[in-house]
Amino acid sequence: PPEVLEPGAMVLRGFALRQAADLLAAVQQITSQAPFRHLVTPGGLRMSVAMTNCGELGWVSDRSGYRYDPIDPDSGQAWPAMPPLFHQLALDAAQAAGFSGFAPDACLVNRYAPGTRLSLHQDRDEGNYAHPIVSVSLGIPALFLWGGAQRADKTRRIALLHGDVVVWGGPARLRFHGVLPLPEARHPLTSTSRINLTFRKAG
Ligand code: MD3
Ligand code: FE
Repeated sequence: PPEVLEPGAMVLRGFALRQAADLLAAVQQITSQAPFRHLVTPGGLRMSVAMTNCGELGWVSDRSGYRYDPIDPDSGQAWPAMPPLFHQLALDAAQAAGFSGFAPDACLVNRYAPGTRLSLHQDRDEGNYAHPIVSVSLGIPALFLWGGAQRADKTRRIALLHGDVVVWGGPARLRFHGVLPLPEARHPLTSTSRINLTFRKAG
C-alpha cells in the first residue's frame, strides 16, 4: 500500500523492482550518447551530483541560470529519447498515486557517488506545478530530506531504497527537499553508486 508522507506525496516501495535491471541498462544507453556531467550552479559552484537527461527536454544549469533545454549543451544534439519503459513506469506510478494521464517530457538522471549530496532546494523550473514529479531510486540507499514550504522548516529523513518510487504532487509539489551525503556501500547492479530518475512535465 502506498505510504503517504503528506497529502500529495506518496512512496510506492519497490514499485520499480521488477524493471530495475532494464532501467539501468537503458541508463547506460542514454549515457553513451549524453554522458554524466557535473553542472555548475549560477553562483559558480560545481554540483557534486553528476547529471544527464533523456526526453524532449533536459534540465541544465550554468552561470546564466537554470532551464529546461531541448539541446544537450555538451553535444549540441537533442537529448536521447525517453525509453518507452521509462514513460510507462512514470505513467503507472503517477496513476497508482492518483494522478492520471501523467505525460512526462523530461527525465533527469542523477548519479550519486559516496559522499555526494544534494542540498535543500525546490523544483521550480517546470511550467506547471499542477503536474506531479515521479522519482525512481536505484542502487545504494540514500537518506532523503523532506522539508516544508520554507527553507528553514524542520526536515524529516526518509530512506529511499533500490526500486522505490515516489510521487510528489498537489500540495507537496513545492516542498523543500534534498539528499544527505551518500554512504559507502555496494549494490550488485550499480556498484558504489545511486541512480535517481526524476520524471517531469516541464514544457
Ligand atoms: C519533491 N532529486 O532531481 S528525488 C531533483 O534523489 C531531486 O536525486 C533527488 O531532488 C534525488 O530535483 C530527490 C525526490 C524528489 C524529486 C523531485 C521533487 C522529491 C521532490 C520535486 C518536488 C518535491
Ligand atoms: Fe529536486
